[in-house]
Amino acid sequence: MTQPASNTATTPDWAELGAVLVIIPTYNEAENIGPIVARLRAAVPDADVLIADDNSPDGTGRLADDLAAADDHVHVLHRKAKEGLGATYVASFRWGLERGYGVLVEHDADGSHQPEQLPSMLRALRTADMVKGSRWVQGGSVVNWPWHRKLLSQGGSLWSRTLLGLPIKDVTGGFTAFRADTLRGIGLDGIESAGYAFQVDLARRAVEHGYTVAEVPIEFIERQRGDSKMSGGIVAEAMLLTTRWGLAKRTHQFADWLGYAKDNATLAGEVGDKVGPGVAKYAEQAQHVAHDVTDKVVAEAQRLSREVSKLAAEASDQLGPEVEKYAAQASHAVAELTERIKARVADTSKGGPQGSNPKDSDA
Ligand SMILES: Nc1nc2c(ncn2[C@@H]2O[C@H](COP(=O)(O)OP(=O)(O)OP(=O)(O)O)[C@@H](O)[C@H]2O)c(=O)[nH]1
Ligand SMILES: [Mg+2]
Repeated sequence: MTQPASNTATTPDWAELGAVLVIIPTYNEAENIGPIVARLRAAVPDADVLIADDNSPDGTGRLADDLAAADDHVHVLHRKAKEGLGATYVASFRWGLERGYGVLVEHDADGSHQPEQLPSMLRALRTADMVKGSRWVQGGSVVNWPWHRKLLSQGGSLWSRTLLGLPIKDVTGGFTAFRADTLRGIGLDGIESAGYAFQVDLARRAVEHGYTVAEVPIEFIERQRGDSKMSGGIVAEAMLLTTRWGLAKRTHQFADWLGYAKDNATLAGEVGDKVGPGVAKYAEQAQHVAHDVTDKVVAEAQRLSREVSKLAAEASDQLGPEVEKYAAQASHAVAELTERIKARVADTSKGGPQGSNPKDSDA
């Protein structure tokens, strides 16, 4: 079993975090793999590099073997066939965790991620559990992207952040550094996503486990050589999975409140049945409980509404005034939902046990 290569020249600022493994997934990156590994080795000489190749038909795997033969900091994980980015990273994380690396980094081969910016991310990892290289924070940027790619990326991030309640500006970015303990803590089993959704999935799991996620500005450069592997399928997967995770999360939040409301309504009904219509005291108490529940449901809906408005306002700063229209629409939709919930709960409590005969409410 390979051990992390030992430190060479000076001790880096992030030495306390343990040995660093930079993972480069490749599929047909023959033109890019040599130059990017050379830049990485120069920018972060202590780090090891793992090239994870999915049996590229263009011979990237053989070039990777040559690089590994010439440099003991470079390793290769040969995989049988193209299985997507998610599966490649999961296998590579396992490879690194088994060998005792303290930091694992995701890094594209195509020159979009710049190895020279990795040190600032590793420095930030000293006080965070996970660090994302971010295009959409102050100081971050994108070079050579047409407006529709920017819109897609920012829109995708906004969608994921809002639905999943993630405090991360660039959720779909793929230049990310993890402490080994963060990956162990969130667990790699059950990750099925392949493309951008994989990045959202890792961020969502980290936040749900209470890990701190920091963002460091990066300059992202559009690939100059080789073919993109991005496809409509990858974008659709990201939209669908994010929406599913988001709805599941929001539904659980509401289900908790509704379960509480139902328990109280049942209790009130039982009390009503036992004591009969004449006992106003109990009926009054039941009504209080119903109102209490209404207030809580409404407060939760209002909180969500504020959250949506805040995120939308932040996004509009980045995307320009066109988005304000959508933000206002979203805000209205939530306000309307709030009113409907309020009316529904008020209706339910009117027909409840404070009426002359509690059994009438079954109608
Ligand atoms: N091992 C492996 N690597 C992959 C696979 N799909 C993409 N990659 C690599 O993952 C990295 C990101 O893929 P890109 O094609 O650059 O995707 P992208 O950055 O979303 O798209 P562009 O902006 O068009 O470059 C590159 O290093 C690819 O070679 C895959 O199925 N298996
Ligand atoms: Mg790329």
